[in-house]
Amino acid sequence: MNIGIVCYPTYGGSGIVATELGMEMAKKGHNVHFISYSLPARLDVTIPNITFHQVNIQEYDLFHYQPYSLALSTLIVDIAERVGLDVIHVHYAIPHAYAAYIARQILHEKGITLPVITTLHGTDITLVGKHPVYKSAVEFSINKSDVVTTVSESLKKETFEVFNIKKEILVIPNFIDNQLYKENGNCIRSNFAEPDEKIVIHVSNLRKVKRVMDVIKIFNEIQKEVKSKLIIVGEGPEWDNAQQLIYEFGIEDKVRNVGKVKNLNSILKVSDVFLLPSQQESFGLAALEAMAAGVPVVSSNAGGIPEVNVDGETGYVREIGDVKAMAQAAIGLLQDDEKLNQFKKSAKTHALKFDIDAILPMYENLYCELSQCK
Ligand code: GMT
Repeated sequence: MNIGIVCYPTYGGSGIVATELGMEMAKKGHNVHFISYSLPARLDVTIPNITFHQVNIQEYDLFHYQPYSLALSTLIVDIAERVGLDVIHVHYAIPHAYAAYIARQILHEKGITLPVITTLHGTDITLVGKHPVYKSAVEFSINKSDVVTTVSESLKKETFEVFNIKKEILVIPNFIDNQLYKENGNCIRSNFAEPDEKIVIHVSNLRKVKRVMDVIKIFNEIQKEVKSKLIIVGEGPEWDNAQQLIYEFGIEDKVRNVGKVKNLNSILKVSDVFLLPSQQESFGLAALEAMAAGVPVVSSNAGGIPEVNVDGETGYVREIGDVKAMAQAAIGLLQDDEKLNQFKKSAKTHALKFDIDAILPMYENLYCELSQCK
């Protein structure tokens, strides 16, 4: 099949899911056309059958905002005409579902059929999409997609609550390639902590919804009881505030921000507990990645997190904002090596349920069904 994938190129979960999905489809022999405004962070363009198409924006002085959706629709039309796309799969509704709808209509006028799959990832519904400035257009484009999927039951429920959706929504959970977590990688524990210290980790784009301040507060409680270090992976707008709090607590020698890293898997593999106290989280791909690396997760109960992190088995799930309870849960784990090892094993085992080999066929079957309808 010739598959088009539209996504954000950044380190956010939706772009990662789209990229991993497309690369696996290409390895299976499909031709995959990635469409984005720059090269997606994890995309390996050396894989055969992968083509990257950059959305080019023509800067024009008259426009205060350049019309990205128009350029994206035009590019989808061009690619579909040139290579004969069987399906276009857009990740994150805004503005991708809208642009794909317009492209499909233009192609229809030319006698070409292009089925559209929209995968909703979270903030496109829970934060940005429901804002009155976007709501009607987002609702319209979801209803006009041929197939709509969400990454969790929780997001499906919220989509129906927020919008007037007139079609079925399929839940296809996010996935992970557990093979990638088999090797030890190049990261050594002693780079981050003394032999008698535990390693606590947080990975995100450090936005407000991630409650990065709670991460610091939780760790501050942990380090009072357990000799430990905190590794923060990622960059984002909350870092300045977080840093201020780190200085207020006087724990700057125990916290290290390594920014965006290429060897995340190997850093995860030397960690003991992953903190994810998010305000909103449709799935929590970062938590799944940690679990695949054998790291138990102490998280909030936001959105779809409880569908990934099983309370009392792969980690602990507490109320959003309950810093004390999350700290206590983490301390209990970190102080009991037997329990910690048991949770590490369970986390790894549970991650297998989300293995790429189990989830990928769900998307591939959808593509097949839709391309046959053409
Ligand atoms: O949450 C982020 O930082 C990025 C965001 C995105 O759209 O890229 O992630 C969303 O999609 C991920 C992949 O499906 C999910 O794992 C995240 O939970 C979801 N984020 C939120 O709902 C806040």
